[in-house]
Amino acid sequence: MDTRYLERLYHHIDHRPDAVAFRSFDHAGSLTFGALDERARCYGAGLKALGVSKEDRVVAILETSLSLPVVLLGHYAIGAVHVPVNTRYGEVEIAHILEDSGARVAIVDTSHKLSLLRALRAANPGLLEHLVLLGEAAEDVNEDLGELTFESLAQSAPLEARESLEDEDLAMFIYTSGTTGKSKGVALPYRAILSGIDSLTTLWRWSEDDVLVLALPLFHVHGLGIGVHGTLLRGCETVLHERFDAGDVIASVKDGGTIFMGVPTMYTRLVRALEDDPAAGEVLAGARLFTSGSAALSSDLFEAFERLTGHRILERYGMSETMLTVSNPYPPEQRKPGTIGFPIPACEVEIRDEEMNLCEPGVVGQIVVKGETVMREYWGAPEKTAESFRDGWFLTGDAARYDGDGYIVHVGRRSVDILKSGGYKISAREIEEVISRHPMVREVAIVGIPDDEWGQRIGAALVIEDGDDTSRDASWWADELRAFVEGRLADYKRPREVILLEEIPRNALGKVQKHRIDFGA
Ligand code: MLC
Ligand code: AMP
Repeated sequence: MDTRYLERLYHHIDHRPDAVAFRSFDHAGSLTFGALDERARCYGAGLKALGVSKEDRVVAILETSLSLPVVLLGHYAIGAVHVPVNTRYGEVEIAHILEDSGARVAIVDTSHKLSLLRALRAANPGLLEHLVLLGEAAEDVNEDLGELTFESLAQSAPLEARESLEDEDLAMFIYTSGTTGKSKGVALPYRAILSGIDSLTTLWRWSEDDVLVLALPLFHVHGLGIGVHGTLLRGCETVLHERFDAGDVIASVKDGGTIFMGVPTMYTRLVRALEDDPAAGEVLAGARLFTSGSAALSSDLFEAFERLTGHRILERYGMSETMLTVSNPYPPEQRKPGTIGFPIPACEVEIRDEEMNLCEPGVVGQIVVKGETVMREYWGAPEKTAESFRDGWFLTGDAARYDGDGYIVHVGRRSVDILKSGGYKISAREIEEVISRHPMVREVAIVGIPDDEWGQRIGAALVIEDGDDTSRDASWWADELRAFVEGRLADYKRPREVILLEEIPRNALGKVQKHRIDFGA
């Protein structure tokens, strides 16, 4: 029975209960490791009394607050599987996750998402047994609908002992976009989550003396995975920002922050802020480490940040299915712009060609991963799981090459149907499926348009049904799609540019050729 990683997860909770674990940016509150554990055990006991037990899924649609780590650890304390949901998701995405995960309980903290969940339950009474309400949502609790407040659960007497778990037990499902329309639930055991983050944060010399400035959303691998689990593994203090704001991040570093992790879009905004206020560069110079991931960091951005702060951003790479796998080295002079670095010790990472032969330097192949950091499966989808492995290697779908010094250079996604905007992964097919439901749209192709700030912006090429009002031009359709997509899908999936075509370009076999769709400069 292996519990090595679980022991590390609880090490600081069990040995340094009085140290501060999380604090809010506005200083309104903080949680020591001991208080975090106590609150989590109370909430866990409340859930257990509802009948939630090991491997039951609990969906969490939560904005960043001090309650979020309590909820996560409450689920872990009873062995329930934490299913974080992007708070920007709309009806289509959330309905799918509730159904696919088979969750018995969901916890939610905004009135808007509470209304959405109520509507989904009204339409499908088999969905969820209980809704737990937190924050603003709790003000409107309706017990007749099987709703109860987080506070009422958290008043339970704390569990005397956490559920006895092993590293191989399931901790979390992270829903991630694929080349098909519907997202897949990546089933992650504790071993997968903790091995890579333990290895990565050790590589980054992250310690109890660090203060992490955490302004990433807490429902993906970056913010929740590295940010929250890194805090627990390394025993540092973490400052939670409700949202990213360049000025707030600078203020947090001034207040003692030593580490900042961001997606490239955040660095674009930080550079803009520093260009307006060069003195802020001196403030950031005082931090220890800036890291970037989730999307490619351009060499220009790397250099601009170095010029303004003296810091060479440490770029690393990962994905929901494999957690963190590749990182630039810690010594600043060894961090190479335009590369993601080398495999971290917790796993094997190689670049292989179509025949699974190792690629020579300069030759583009696919990143493949093997080892402890890899997911167990796609939940309920054995065929998709089988397709994503070959010879024991997980196929990431990312194209890359080795440079002359052995650093890995990320080249892009192999599929044009997987996009990244602002660090969020987006399935073109999912947006296409939703837009195709518009009665006047005959066909749609979603394309990622390269963009300095966002990585990619979402473009929609539309073929309109015959007989539609010809005065409706691309700009009319951009507004129409905004309204049509709003509420159904996350706002960042909304097409920002629209073009109207007579037909979508196809090859002789009828396959759509997205590279031939031109959105202009
Ligand atoms: C928002 N806007 C966009 C957009 N999103 N425009 C184009 N494309 C997009 N995707 C617009 C808004 O409508 C608004 O316009 C304006 O930009 C400013 O919006 P904002 O609210 O200030 O921006 P915000 O929504 O906060 O987004 C920026 C961000 C966010 C960078 C903070 O995208 C973010 O938190 N990204 C992190 C994603 C992440 O954590 N990924 C990790 C995945 S895990 P207007 O006109 O209304 O003003 C992973 C594995 C790994 O990938 O390795 O880490
Ligand atoms: P997600 O499934 O949301 O976790 O996103 C994972 C994907 O993000 C990877 O497959 C990559 O395409 C992308 N990604 C993560 N880190 C980097 C990076 N440093 N450079 C380029 N792409 C990255």
